[in-house]
Amino acid sequence: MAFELPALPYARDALAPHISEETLDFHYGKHHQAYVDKLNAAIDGTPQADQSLEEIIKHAKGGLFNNAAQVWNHSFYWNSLSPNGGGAPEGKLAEAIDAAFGSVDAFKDQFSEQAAGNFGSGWTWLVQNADGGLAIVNTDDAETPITEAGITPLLTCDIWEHAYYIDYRNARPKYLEAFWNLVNWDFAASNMA
Ligand code: MN3
Repeated sequence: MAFELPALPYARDALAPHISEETLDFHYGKHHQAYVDKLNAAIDGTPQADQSLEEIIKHAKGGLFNNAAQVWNHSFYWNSLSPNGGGAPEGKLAEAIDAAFGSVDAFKDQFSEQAAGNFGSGWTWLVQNADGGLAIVNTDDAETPITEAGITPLLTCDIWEHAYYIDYRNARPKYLEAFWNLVNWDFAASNMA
């Protein structure tokens, strides 16, 4: 069974002006699609063709891992954003953020600092550890926290240049400001154990 590009959870122009339709045309329509196409080409006629995306990611190396993980990471990223996002988290997520970082503002500052300092291409994640506590994790290139036992991703920000170059050129901090206007706290809360 070939994998398909998952439908975006909103229209391509729905994140504007923070993230433009043109960025979605390239980032979702071309980059994410290309990862899906390369994954399908790599697994065609192999035992992995019958595996779930998560199974492939947990066992694959090299190009197969990169494309499979990038398919998963991008699907998770689109859900980490929402046209109705931004504002402040509520309930158990707000409590867990306060417990781990002191306040929501302190969390946002630390997350933005880690994302700004994540050298080269990669991802910055809010994760829940096995003990229930929250942490911020940076990964490089296609690396994803779902390969780590006991770690559950709650939220991610794509900090590859293709995520922001059309809208913000090289200004990653401007893109991170935009991220907080779109962040989908409800999605993060739904991922908590
Ligand atoms: Mn990307």
